[in-house]
Amino acid sequence: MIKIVSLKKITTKGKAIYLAYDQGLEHGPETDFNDVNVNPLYILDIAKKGKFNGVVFQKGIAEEYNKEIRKSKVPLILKLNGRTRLVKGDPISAQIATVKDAVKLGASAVGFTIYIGSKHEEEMIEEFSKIQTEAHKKNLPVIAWIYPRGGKVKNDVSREMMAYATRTALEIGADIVKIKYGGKKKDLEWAVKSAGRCKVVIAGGSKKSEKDFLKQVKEIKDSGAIGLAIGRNVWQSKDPLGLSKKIREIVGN
Ligand code: FBP
Repeated sequence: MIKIVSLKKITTKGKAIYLAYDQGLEHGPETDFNDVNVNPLYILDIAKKGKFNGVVFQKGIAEEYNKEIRKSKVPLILKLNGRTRLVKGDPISAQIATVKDAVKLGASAVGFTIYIGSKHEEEMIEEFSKIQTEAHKKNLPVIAWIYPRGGKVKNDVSREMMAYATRTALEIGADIVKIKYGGKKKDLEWAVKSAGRCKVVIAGGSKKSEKDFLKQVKEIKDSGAIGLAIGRNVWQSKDPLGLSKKIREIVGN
């Protein structure tokens, strides 16, 4: 009998919003952070008070701030791979942490990026496969960040690419897939359908006006996705808790 991993710890009524904070590695502090949100404890506080279903950290932050993370009771989603934006060409996300690290750090789920379309896709899919098997043995859900990039990918948020990303996640055994949304609700509906029983969450992207962002959240909810895994739009906001509340009201978690 195949064991189905429970998403209970990282969802509310089947819905979810996760606070992503791996941008320090992916983008660097200069582009995304200010004097306040550069501090991981500020993010943890938003995740707790904003009632997020999880906070996404890389291994280093999860280790250094482990005491506070555990005390906060916010579910930790440990990102297992990452990269900087400094290398050009087809991207690869290097494995940084293991499922064992996730268990040791008290994580409730693990996250892993795959750039489908990159010439390094094979390596990332192979690593993912090992991680997925190991994580499921430990009853840890696996969230796949699937971003079409490199190779022949022209538009990473086209109908074809969004659905290819979600379907890839289903085929390789992710429990939740995180994709980018191109802004066409019909295309997202198709991507959600293509994901089958794999749940879909959407990345936020760079900071937008609150009005535009909430309009997008509504479309995401109506498309059948279970929620969002967002960073900059929340922790770059002047009122992150007010915005989180509005997002929760739309998502229904
Ligand atoms: P945002 O909501 O801030 O866009 O974060 C979502 C996310 O997936 C992060 O987890 C990650 O650091 C970043 O986007 C990567 O985006 P990109 O590869 O496009 O720079």
